[in-house]
Amino acid sequence: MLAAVIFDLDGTLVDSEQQGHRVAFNDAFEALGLRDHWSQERYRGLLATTGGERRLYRWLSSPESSFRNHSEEERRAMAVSLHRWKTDRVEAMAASGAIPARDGVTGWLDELAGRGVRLAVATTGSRQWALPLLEKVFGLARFEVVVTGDEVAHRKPDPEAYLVALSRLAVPATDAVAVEDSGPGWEAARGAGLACVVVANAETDLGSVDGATVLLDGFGPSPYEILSGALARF
Ligand code: XBP
Ligand code: MG
Repeated sequence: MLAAVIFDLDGTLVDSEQQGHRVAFNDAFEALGLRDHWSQERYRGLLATTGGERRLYRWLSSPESSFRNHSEEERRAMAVSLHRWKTDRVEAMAASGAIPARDGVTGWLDELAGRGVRLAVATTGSRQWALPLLEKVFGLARFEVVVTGDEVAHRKPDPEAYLVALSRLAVPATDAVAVEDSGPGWEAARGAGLACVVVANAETDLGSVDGATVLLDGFGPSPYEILSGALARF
């Protein structure tokens, strides 16, 4: 019995990474006087590291960063400062409506709710922008539970965010499904014992989601293609 569907946020519910987070990260570099800049292609590769502050710290420590020769302590402090600035920027983007829902996903939310299926969110993103974004794009009240990266000790691909969501829903993993867009997300869902529908986007590394219960190329409403797996079980 499908009691609940737990949606990932970035790249799944919303098209937020390239024109949202990436722009905010680049604005933060400029605001804090760094010459660093992430192209779309570079950012796609950096998404393998979940959590913006961790992504920044790994970047600042890499040979490509202008900040690479600073001490470990200075790189950690800079990652915190950049991420704080960037998070404020994304919160403002969210409130202004600059970050859109993915095509077709609202129809899924409407149909699931219409069938009495409970809705939840499990993201590695920060609560400061995630809640205003969900409110602006969908209405926060749609989601019974929202778990963000700030609330867990371990971000995806660790399953903790999904396990916390299942616990707050008081639903066993066998009665719920995860909807994701990325390899770390699919691994987190699998680790929580959840069946997982991956709805691929331009950033999805298809090799990293091999084995997802179902792999789709979109939410519709134009017919989407089932790239692998079978929807029959839902
Ligand atoms: C995507 C992430 C987040 C965002 C940036 O989360 O990994 O880190 O890229 O947001 P999900 P923060 O796909 O699980 O929603 O800077 O707030 O981490
Ligand atoms: Mg995602």
